[in-house]
Amino acid sequence: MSNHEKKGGQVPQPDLSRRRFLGAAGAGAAVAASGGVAFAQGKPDPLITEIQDWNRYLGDSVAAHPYGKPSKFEAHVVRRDVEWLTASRESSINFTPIHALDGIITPNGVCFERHHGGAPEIDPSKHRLMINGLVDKPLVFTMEDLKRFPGRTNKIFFLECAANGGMEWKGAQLNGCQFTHGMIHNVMYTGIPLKVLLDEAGVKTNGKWVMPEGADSAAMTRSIPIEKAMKDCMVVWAMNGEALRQEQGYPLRIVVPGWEGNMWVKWLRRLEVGDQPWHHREETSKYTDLLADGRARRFTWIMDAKSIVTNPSPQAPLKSKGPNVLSGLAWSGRGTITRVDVTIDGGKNWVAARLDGPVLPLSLTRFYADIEWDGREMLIQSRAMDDTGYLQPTKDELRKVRGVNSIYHNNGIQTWLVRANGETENVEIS
Ligand SMILES: Nc1nc2c(c(=O)[nH]1)N[C@H]1C(S)=C(S)[C@@H](COP(=O)(O)O)O[C@H]1N2
Ligand SMILES: [Mo]
Repeated sequence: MSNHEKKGGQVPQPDLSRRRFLGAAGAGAAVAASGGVAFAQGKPDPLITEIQDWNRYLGDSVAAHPYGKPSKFEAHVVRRDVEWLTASRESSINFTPIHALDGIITPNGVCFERHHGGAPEIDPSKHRLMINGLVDKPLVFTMEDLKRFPGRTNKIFFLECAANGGMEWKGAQLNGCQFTHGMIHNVMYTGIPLKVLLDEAGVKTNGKWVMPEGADSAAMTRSIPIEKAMKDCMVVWAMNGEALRQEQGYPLRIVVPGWEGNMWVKWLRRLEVGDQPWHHREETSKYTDLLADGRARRFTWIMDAKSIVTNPSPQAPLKSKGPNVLSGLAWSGRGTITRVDVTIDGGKNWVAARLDGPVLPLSLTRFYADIEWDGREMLIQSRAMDDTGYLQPTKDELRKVRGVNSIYHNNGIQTWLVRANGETENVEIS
């Protein structure tokens, strides 16, 4: 006997009494109707009363999909780029479709890509990692050596490009959280703590900085302080249980938890230990923040707390009045998200959202707020707090201290305007 037979053949209905509603801006009355159409009210629904083809005929064989892909009905869930952003597609960026994902793990096929010289195809049997500079014993590893090395570990971290939101400094511009906040992904990495490899090489007492170098045509390099290298950096070959994707650095990349994505060198071929930073291109002319008075902030490594409502958003408008699930992501490069507040009236009233799923340090955190929409315009925002007590600032608060010359480190509060027809737009309020 199946479950619903035991209950006397009743169609299960959603239990709305358990939902926590937020009154829409100034609106009192709750709307009674919910998603399901009551059986007795409507005319018979052929999708219930008639057997469909997929119910009648055999499905695909187990040999049809040796490597599974999403359903063809999910073909819109893809990375997208913005054509005017850079001159060349090889030195460019695309964006994670965060408006179309849920939970906290980014599927490998839609992790945003940023590369300065294209994504090279590297034969792992010909890939080497060298550790040299101020070490007792310079070392060269093959991929096989690394996979045999004791100390392998798995950790979930977000990677955010410091330029995420960079096009929004002077005002609302791009219509979709994929474009305003999609330079981010969050996966589980498999690899070896960098400390284990550095200890094997033996860092000399004057070794204070580590420089990872990429094997791509851009040969990306950055300077990482030895304290960070020893604390939680990793050298990894897998993401979400499978080998790194070519775009994400196959066969090897460095992971620099909570710090700007630019430092996470892909196609990692060398780690040099030095006694001072190298002041290379990516930490002088790029990835610095020009202030209003002409000085520039440098070595701004940590990604401050930030959050974004992914649903509703311009690419994911509201479709029905009544109950709706407001959803979003929060993260902090300083630690763990402790609270996310949401507002639907442009900041007059704030309510604590529900943090759901694993809440991990230096990882994306999923939040939900179950709202009741009466069809009025809403101004939706979210603001995150982390366990250092840091509260995500408004965009105007940021501009007061940083000016508007910056590209990087824009973690200001985002506003979405939801119109009466459910369409949603990127706006700013002051
Ligand atoms: N070797 C190499 N590593 C690199 C880059 C690059 O161009 N070459 N781009 C960096 C930048 S700017 C970012 S934001 C991240 C992006 O990582 P992803 O492509 O996995 O999203 O990789 C970093 N590592
Ligand atoms: Mo980046």
